[in-house]
Amino acid sequence: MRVDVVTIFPEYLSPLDLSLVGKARAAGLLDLRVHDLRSWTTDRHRTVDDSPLGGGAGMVMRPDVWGLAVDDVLGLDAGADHAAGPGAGSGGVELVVPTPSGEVFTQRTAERLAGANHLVVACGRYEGIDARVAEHYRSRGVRVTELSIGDYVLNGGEVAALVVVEAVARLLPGVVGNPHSLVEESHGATGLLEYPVYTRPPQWRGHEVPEVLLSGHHARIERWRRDQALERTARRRPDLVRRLRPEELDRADRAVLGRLGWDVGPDGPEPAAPGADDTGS
Ligand code: JB8
Repeated sequence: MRVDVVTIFPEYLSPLDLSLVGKARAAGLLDLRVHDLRSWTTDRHRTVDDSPLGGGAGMVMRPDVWGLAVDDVLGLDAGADHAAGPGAGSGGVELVVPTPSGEVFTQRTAERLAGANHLVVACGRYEGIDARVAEHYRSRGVRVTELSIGDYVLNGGEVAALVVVEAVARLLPGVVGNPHSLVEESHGATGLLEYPVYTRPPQWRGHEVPEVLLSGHHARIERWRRDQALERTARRRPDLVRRLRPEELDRADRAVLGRLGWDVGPDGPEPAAPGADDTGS
């Protein structure tokens, strides 16, 4: 996969030289290039921003500079009127624009982006990028995704770009050594958070490892882990419990959820009516 990140702070992306993503680049699985937006400026002061039309605080990134940059990394001729080709997921090109006003980035988004041949990540600063940039590339057949990595505000798109590139890169074939570790983890196909994990020693500072994990009884371990995943998810992420599919919940799952105040109806889990549980007074 080819990834181009465009930013006014290329050094902000230096963690992508390290660890798993760095190894994927070295192994030729990921062709990742980071570019300085100012290299597409044409004025003496290398200006990338201007004041907001209609007034207001802060500055807005200029569409002309972004247009030259994105045309260049996409290999488009300036002003050409042909379409740019199919969207990502069909092995196409995808323009990702981090912004707090975007759709929420999830593991599903990462899975879709991992099917693209070419990602371009446009990192804004200030009050963001002139809205016509996204509009223009959409009108040219580029799949444009404005993404938020969560409900908080950063100073620019660079940290979000790190998040997106790492989440996507680890899904590329060959990047994660043991592909089984992609299966059981949180936000995978089970729709549950990951169960707690332990290693040696079996006693540490007076804290014991749950006995079942030392029993060697594979079926009991599997059931315990499933119970723990359900319990964690119910306590920490009730929004995820509501999205569980009833046909994927067995009797034991329903019993665990029942203890935690959830009924499983034909449309899936819903909070039990007050007093309907057996854990009350
Ligand atoms: C200017 O919070 B964020 C985010 C904040 C930003 C820009 C991009 C992303 C651009 N501020 O994810």
